[in-house]
Amino acid sequence: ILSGALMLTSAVTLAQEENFNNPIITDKYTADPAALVYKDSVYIYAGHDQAPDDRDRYEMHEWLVYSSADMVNWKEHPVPLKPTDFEWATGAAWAAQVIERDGKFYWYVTVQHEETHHGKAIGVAVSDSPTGPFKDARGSAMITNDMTTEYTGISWDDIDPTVWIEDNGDAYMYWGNTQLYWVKLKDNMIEFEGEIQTVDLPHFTEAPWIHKKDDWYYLSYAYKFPEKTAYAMSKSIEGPWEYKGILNEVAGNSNTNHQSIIEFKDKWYFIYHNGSIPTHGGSFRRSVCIDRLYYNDDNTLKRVIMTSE
Ligand code: FUB
Repeated sequence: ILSGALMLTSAVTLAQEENFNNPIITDKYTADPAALVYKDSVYIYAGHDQAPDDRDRYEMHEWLVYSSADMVNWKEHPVPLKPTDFEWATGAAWAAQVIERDGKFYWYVTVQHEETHHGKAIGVAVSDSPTGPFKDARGSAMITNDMTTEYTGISWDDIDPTVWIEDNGDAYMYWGNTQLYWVKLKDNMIEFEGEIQTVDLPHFTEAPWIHKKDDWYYLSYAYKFPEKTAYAMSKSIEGPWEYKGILNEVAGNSNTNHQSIIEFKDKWYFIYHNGSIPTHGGSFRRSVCIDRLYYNDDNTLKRVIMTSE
């Protein structure tokens, strides 16, 4: 009983260390948060869930960007990018990530491709500022359905890009639904350096995210459906990846989850979405939340304690 009480006390202490006021945005529905640490601020790029209260399907026509210097007070900036900014895309502001290289900001996005490719595709936009304006960096999709569908036979496997840059400048993109893919990028960040490769992880659904602490790489992802968050670890960005278990449970009232993990001012954060806004919140009207992330002594991750339920 005593050890149970101690565990409960320490969980409550961890959970209450900061009050993020989850969900952090309440005047709009926000999903698929991708966080970027740049200088003294954190930027969160999110898809805007715009489905009417009575419609249960994704309606996402733009991405949003918010910034904060303290992870508690968030400022919204003007809409920085829409799927229609890519001439070859027809809609669907699905999951995305922004990364900085040499003073330029590259935004890797999931969109619906034009009719001829019948499916989701990955594009990249570029800007001189983390808040935009962003413009299509290639004039064409980076990954289209006809490049990868042979592995899965589905038209929505090219979604959810996450990009990582090594200290030596080598860049990698991971993405996928059902099948996880990766490819090395050229220094220009908009073309491939090599062949597309695959990784098999238990119950991989979507939403890969790479982060690194010390000499360990962590690959977190949405697991099963409704989605939990699971993770794997490796000593190399190219794997092999060793599955380590569940990091977070299904987040309240949303069948998807989509995390980003960052270190900011010496603390680690787990940023995700749930469907917790009362009455109409849910799987198609989601909301971004933040909780702290902690490590065990052996470098594995402690389960996230959600303060958002
Ligand atoms: O928001 C649309 C899709 O739902 C994302 O691309 C997936 O990660 C899931 O969250």
